[in-house]
Amino acid sequence: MKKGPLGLLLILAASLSAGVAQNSNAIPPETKAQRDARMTWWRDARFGMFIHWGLYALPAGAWHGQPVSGNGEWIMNKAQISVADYAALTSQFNPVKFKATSWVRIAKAAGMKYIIITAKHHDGFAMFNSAASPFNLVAATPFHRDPLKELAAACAVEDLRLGFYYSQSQDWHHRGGAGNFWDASQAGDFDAYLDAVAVPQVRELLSNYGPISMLWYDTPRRMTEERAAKFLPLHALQPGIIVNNRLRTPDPRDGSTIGDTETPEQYVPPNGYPGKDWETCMTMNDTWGFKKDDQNWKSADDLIRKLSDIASKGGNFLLNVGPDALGEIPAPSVERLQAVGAWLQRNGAAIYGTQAGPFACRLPWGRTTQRGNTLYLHVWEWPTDGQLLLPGVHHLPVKGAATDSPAGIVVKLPPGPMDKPVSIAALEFARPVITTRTLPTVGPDGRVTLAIADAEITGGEVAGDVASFTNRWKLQYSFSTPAEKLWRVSVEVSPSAYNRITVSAPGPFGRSLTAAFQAWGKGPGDFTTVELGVLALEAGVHSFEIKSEMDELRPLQIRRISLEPVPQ
Ligand code: FHN
Repeated sequence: MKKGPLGLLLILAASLSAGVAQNSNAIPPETKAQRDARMTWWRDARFGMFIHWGLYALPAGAWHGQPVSGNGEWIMNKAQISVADYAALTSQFNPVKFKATSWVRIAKAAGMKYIIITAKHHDGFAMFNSAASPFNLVAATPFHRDPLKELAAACAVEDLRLGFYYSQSQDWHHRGGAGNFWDASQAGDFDAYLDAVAVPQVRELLSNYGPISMLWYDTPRRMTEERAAKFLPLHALQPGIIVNNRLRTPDPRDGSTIGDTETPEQYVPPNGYPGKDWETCMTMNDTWGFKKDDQNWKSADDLIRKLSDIASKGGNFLLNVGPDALGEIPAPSVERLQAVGAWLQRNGAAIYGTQAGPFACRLPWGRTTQRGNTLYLHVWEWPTDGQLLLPGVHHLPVKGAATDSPAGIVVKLPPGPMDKPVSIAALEFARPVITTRTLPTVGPDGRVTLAIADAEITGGEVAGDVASFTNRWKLQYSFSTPAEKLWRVSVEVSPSAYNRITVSAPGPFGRSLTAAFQAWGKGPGDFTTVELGVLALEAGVHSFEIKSEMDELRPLQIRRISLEPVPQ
C-alpha cells in the first residue's frame, strides 16, 4: 500500500476481509451455459436463512458472569478461554428443544428458499457426527443427535435447499488450526490440521447428508492456492454445488479468488456486483451466534427494504438467525421473519426470479427489479402527487398508466401507498427496459465529481445539493473510471469540529483509508475542501463509501466528493 500525501492525518488500511472479488470458477471448469444452469435455482431464490449455531450459544455472550464484547460465536477468542475450559461446555450442551421441522418451516414461511448452517465455526466444534474428531455434538454432548441429518431430512420434505458453512482455516480447538493465539496447548502444524480435520470433515459433510446445495467457507487465513487445492476435489462429491469465494486468500497480485459468489458481509454494495453472483449476509441484531443481551434488532420494515434493495441490485439476501442453547430461534427473529414472509406472500413476484433493475442511478422514491418485459417498481416513498419519474426510459408500457417527458416516462400511481414498507407496482413493456442514464464517471476536467444527488444516504437530511448530518452517517456511490489510477479524494464539507471518517472502495485494487481532520467553519453553509488521501482504483465500476467513524455528535454538511488523478 502506498501512503498518500499528508495534508491531514491519514492512515491507509487495506480492506480485504469481505466482498473480495472472484475471477474464475475453478470448481469445476464449465461453459457459461453450464454455469448458468447450475446457478439458476440460487439466482431465482433471492432469500436464504443463515444459521449460526454452536457451543457458543451456551455462554450466550457472558463468561464467569461478565459480558464479553464482540460476536457471540467469538466468545472463546474474545475471552481467551482455554481449549480445555471451552471443551468442558460440551457436558452441558443439550438442545432438547431443537426441532428441525420447526426451523425449516420458519424459514419457509419467511419466504426463504435455502438454509446455510454452521457445520463447524471457528471454535472447532462440529455440529454433526464426525469420525474425524470426537469434538462433535453427537460424541461429546448428552444430546447425541445429529441436527444436520435432521435438517437435511426436513429440508427435503419442505423443498428447501440446504448448504453448510464450514470454517476451514480458523479452528481454535484442534492442534494447528489457525487463529488460537492464547492457548499454547493448541499449537501445531496447520497443514497437518487441514489433512486430519478440515479436509476429512468437508468430505463427511458432502458425503453423508444427501444433496447439499452450497458450501460456505469462511476467513481463509493462510489458505494458499496449494492448500485450497486439498478441498477442490471434494466438491465433485456434490455435482452442481455452489461454493462461495472464501476458500482461498485473495491473490495478492490482483485480489482475485475462486468460487461462485461474492460475499459482502453486513452491507449492501451500492451497485451490487454487475455481471457477478453475489449474496449479502447480515445479522438481524449485532451478533451471528446467540447472545442473550443483544436486543439491538433491525425492524421488519428495515429488513424488507434491505431485501428489496438487494434484489434491485441483482443479489441474494442471506439473513442470519442465532438459535439459543436449547435449540430455539429467538422470538424477535421469528416475529421479523413472519413479517417479511407476509410481505413476500403479497409481493414475491417482484423478488423471486427477478434481475437487477435497469437504473444505474439512485431513484429517490425506491428501487426496481425486472423479469423479462415486466418492470417492478418498489415504491419506498410514496409520491405526494402520485407520480413517479422513470429517468431515461422513453417508451411507454403496454400495461400501466404513464406519460412521456423529456426526463423519462412519468408513471401515474393510486393516491396512497398500496403496501408497507414497500409497495410494488408492475409495468409491462413490449420489450425489456433499458435506460440511457449512466453512472457518474470522469468529467472533462479529468476528475470524478460526486454530487449529493448521486449518493445513497444513510442518516442524513438533504436540502438542495447539500446533505446535513448530526450523527452516524454514510454516503454510498457508484461510479466508473476508464483506467487504473491513483485518485486523490477530497470532500467539500462544512464541519464544526474534529471529525474522523473512512473512505472505501472494495474491490481488487480498491482500498480503504481512514482520514481524521480538524477543520472549523462558520457553521452550516460555510464550505471548505478537505483532502482525505489517495485511493488506488482499477478500471471499472466502483462501490464507493464514505462514512463517519465517531459515535459522538459531530454535525457536518457535505456538498460533493471529488477524485482527482494523481500524476504518475
Ligand atoms: O468470523 C466470522 C463471523 O463469526 C461470521 O461467521 C461471519 C459470517 O459471514 N463470517 C466471519 C467474518 O467474516
